[in-house]
Amino acid sequence: METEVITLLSKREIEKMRRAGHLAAKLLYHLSHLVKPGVTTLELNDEAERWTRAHGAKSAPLDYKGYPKSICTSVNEVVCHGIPSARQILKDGDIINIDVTLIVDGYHGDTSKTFFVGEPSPLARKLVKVTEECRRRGIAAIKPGAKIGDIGAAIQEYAESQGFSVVRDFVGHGIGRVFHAAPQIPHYGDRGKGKRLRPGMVFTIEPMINEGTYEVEILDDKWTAVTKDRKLSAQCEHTLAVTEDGVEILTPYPGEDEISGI
Ligand code: EYL
Ligand code: CO
Repeated sequence: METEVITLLSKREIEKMRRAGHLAAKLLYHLSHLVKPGVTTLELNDEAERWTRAHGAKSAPLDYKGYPKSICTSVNEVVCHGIPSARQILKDGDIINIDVTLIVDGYHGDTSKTFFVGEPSPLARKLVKVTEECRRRGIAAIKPGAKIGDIGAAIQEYAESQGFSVVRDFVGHGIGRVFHAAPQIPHYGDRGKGKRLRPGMVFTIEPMINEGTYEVEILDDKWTAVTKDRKLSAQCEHTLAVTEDGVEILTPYPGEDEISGI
């Protein structure tokens, strides 16, 4: 039984979420320029930590439940929570999701995007494009009065129509003064089911879309989630606020619209 309370944020609190979200997106954009063959995922992490401090912010993942780094870097078959490492050298044809969460003035901004290292395969290109369209369709389902299940249904329907699958084991989440809060936002499910969306709700949508099976495994490091069949997985994430008349993207990527997300 779901008994957890969903906190509604005031206009003033959403303004603080906007500050955190916009800075997180700016960091993601900054890191995107460093993604190329020969770069290690630890170098991306260390630049993220340096940039974050230089901007007066804090990395939320660092030490969260014991997580050892400042960002997540999830390459190819890694679904999420890939740990940056000096031993992981990016190579031509890889795809890499970089997931950043910043704390600014006590509020969290959480966003991620999957980047190409050099030239992607046609399949990798399609998977990433479909994943971005999944997020866009999920966001388009958000407005006051809609149900949480409407979001997952929109995402799942499109992903499966393109021959891909939706990860079940990780979901979007409420966010604000805390990194993870109610409600959970599954990226699959049934239209018309679940709690009603209300103005002031703030949560992430972060679909993980797989080339093959949706099943995942956790590696022996106890953090890294990989696809069970070791086929490709892509992800992208925004932090969103339900407004009086629809939705605001609190983590717009430079060049992206704050309403439509493209
Ligand atoms: C820490 C905690 C297991 C992150 C996100 C870092 C990782 C694995 C336990 C969600 C949950 C990032 O960015 C996130 N979601 O969009 N835990 C996270 N950790 C961690
Ligand atoms: Co994230």
